[in-house]
Amino acid sequence: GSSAYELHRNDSFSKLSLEDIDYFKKILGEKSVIQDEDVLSTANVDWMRKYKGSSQLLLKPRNTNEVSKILKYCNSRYLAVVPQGGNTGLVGGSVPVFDEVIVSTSSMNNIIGFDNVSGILVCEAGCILEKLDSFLAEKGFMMPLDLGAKGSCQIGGNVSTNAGGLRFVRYGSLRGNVLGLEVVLPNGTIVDMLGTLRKDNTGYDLKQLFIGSEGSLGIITKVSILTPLRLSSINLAFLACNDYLSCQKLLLEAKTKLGEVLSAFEFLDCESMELVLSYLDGVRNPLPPSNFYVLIETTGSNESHDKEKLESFFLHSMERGILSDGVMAQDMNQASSFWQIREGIAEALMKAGAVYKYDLSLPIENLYKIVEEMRKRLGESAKVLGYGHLGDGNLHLNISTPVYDDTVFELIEPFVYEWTSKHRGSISAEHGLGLMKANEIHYSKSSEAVHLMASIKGLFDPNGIMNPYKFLPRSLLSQHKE
Ligand code: FAD
Ligand code: 2HG
Ligand code: ZN
Repeated sequence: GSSAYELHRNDSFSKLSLEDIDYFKKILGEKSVIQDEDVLSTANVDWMRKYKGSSQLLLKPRNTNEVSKILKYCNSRYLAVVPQGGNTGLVGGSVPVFDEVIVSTSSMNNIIGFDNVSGILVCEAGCILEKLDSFLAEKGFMMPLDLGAKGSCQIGGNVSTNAGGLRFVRYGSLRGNVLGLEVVLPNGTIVDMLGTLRKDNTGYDLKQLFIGSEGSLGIITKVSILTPLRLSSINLAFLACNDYLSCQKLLLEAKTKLGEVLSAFEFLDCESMELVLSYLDGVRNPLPPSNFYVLIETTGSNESHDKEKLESFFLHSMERGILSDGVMAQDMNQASSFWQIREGIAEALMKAGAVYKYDLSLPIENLYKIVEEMRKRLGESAKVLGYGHLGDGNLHLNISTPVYDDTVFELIEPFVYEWTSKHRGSISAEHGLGLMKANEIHYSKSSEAVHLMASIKGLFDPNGIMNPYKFLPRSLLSQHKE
């Protein structure tokens, strides 16, 4: 690890006993109670291999009632719990810190229903995002979110992190698209909020508390989600800009000229491109080397109209000197090879060695300045990459070194958080707080707001068993057993 924090196990949590294991076997059956070392070593470590726990137990409930029995028991026994979906989270939230019991939703992967007039899908939390999208494709619909981890992340994990991703600019937040949830509280209570209505102003919208709550309040077991029609005409352009100012101008131009068909606006800098080219096999840059690259996707229903729009946008931007170069994908294969460059950056960073990952929301005019300042601070000691969801004002600042290095780390933090706070940005745009940023929330939220959050946490989870040490400052998390 790279971390500057010293963390101790909260000894008010019980240690797992043989009686506990017997109880779980009795309620779940032998097969869903996993103590196998290989399985556990995978479940104990996150996608980046940066955060590692030492849990001795993985439970795989098959339905809501089983989740309810598990949590009720863990709560009464003061056993700490980590909910785990696809384990693709990037802030250390999905793995145990010490010996917490891992509750995986992987065996809860049924589609419950789909209404092909309204486009409303109801499914279990463990459904894999890509599988849901394939299911919907057959019905002429699609998931309103898309991310590089789609092949393994689960809808329950997506909702729990309020994941953004590549189509956010078009379809918006899960806060708008999720219409209902079923959740299990730490005391075992099953809360049915699984509405399938677009409009419902009856009382507090409690499901919103669970969206983005990162497993801190309970376990999401079912999701109801509004899905858009899958439109037939998709076009993708891979473009080059000389400087960041041109990228900003291009965004305004894209909103103006492409308006209703714009479905993605992503960018990467030349350092990101170089890293992908050196670490991923079979990837090539379709353009001559440039300082910035922008991917623009349009999705609509009229092929010739959409193509014409994108082409005239392209020509106009070239004439104005905003664009220095560009290509349009000629077929699906070429389109996926362009996406592979953008979606492959996180994987290339993994192969390059150690990575310090920051996921910032910033006012668009300042968004790239932090990358430049970081380069000045770190000099030759690290590679600094800037890329992300420019259309949403979301920068992925990644710092890559051959191995973890405390001197580099101390040059990055707290500077990056202070800078973001000073520029009125968010220190977590879409990945969440997890273990990594639990103690940093104050950079983006007022003390009053954080205390209110801690009260909510205490109300839902008075024993503090849900995903301990994470999400909220550790000084505010309650001390469990009296
Ligand atoms: P996990 O990683 O298993 O869990 C994430 C958090 O949610 C943990 O705190 C966990 O305890 C909690 N949790 C999981 N399931 C439940 C549940 N049912 N009930 C309660 N709590 C639960 N994120 C983006 O926002 N945009 C991106 O573009 C994006 N791209 C990515 C690309 C790659 C290659 C990778 C590896 C990750 C990416 N991510 C992105 C990170 C993102 O958070 C996850 O991919 C995804 O949303 C997490 O889903 P998961 O099922 O893997 O959840
Ligand atoms: C993406 O948009 C993901 O590719 C990962 O959110 C970002 O690796 C990152 O920093
Ligand atoms: Zn992202």
